[in-house]
Amino acid sequence: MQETLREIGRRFRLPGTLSTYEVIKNGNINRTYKVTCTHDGGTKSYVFQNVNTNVFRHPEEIMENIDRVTTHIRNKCGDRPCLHFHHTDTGENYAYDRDGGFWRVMNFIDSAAAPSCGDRGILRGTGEAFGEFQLQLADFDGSVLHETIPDFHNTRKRMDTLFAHAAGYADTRNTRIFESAPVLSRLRMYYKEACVLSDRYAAGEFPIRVTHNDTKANNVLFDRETLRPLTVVDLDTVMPGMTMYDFGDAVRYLANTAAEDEPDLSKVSFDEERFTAFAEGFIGKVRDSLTRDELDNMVRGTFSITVELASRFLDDYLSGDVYFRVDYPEHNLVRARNQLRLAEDIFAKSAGLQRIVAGL
Ligand code: GN1
Ligand code: MG
Repeated sequence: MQETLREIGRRFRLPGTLSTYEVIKNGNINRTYKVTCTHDGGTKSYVFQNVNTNVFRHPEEIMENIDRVTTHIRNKCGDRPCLHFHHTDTGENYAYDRDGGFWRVMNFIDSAAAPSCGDRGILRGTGEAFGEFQLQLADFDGSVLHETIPDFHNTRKRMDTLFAHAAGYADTRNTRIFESAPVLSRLRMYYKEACVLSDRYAAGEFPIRVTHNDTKANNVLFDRETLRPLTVVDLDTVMPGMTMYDFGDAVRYLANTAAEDEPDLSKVSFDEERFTAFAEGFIGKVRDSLTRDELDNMVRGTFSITVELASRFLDDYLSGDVYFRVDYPEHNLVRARNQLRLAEDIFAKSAGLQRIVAGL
């Protein structure tokens, strides 16, 4: 690995010599490294990322999107740090290694390690950060962006794909289909409800926003000292989308009392306090720019995207783990069960959650 990182460092004309590197374990798709170089007696760190081209089929298009988006928000960051991507000697913000691997290099922003999700201030700050991001892009023309993963949050397509795969495997010897059956039948029950928003979006009933589309809490960096949000990262999936899904994706992750891949389902539940803290931050920022219809559908968005995630994990399980990185064979099934349990809890609590949003 060291040799590849060196090669990439040279391509991006980074000054000095690579002294250390470590893996940053954040994300299920790309591989990320913190690389430190020594130069003139000092050290400087960078983030190197090896993009998963199995997931992102047109990585150059992603880098074009990122270039446009970061350029647009650069002068809106105030004194907070901004993401900055380095360029090669031929002027691209990406490079291929010898084996065809796709790389990008960005500035390393010193930040607190993903703070624990229980802290109210952090949760509110996370909401503010994603809300602010959306505001920064409110005057950005989303039609110039490439759709990096077509139908990324088209819940109906996601679920139809799952059901089609499941049907395709039904009379094969794919043993995973048997283990999946209980999850699959619950998901079928939720199908209609979960698809309402993405159908309405497809029918043009909601404003098209430029959204982040992967609003997990660990995609916000925090200042080590003040614990205030610094910046939003992971811009791979910035695309036109629904604000309710950005909101929902964030809370399905941070209001889960267990990790997304916790196998013990008795630990999985949806925490209303955490939900409230995030909602205060997010809705506080974007309230005036949203329609009533959008605000009324935040909770439904939360439910829908959680069902969508359960469907995506299960689909990947059935397909042989080709998309999400897994640590053990059942990993995707565990994730699917976890997200299904969470969706059920959100559903059960939705009247109360709805009141919380209305109160804001
Ligand atoms: C993937 O790799 P990461 O953590 O940034 C996925 C998201 C899922 C998430 C679930 C491009 O994001 O959609 O919500 O895993 N990203 C992509 O943990 O599919
Ligand atoms: Mg991501």
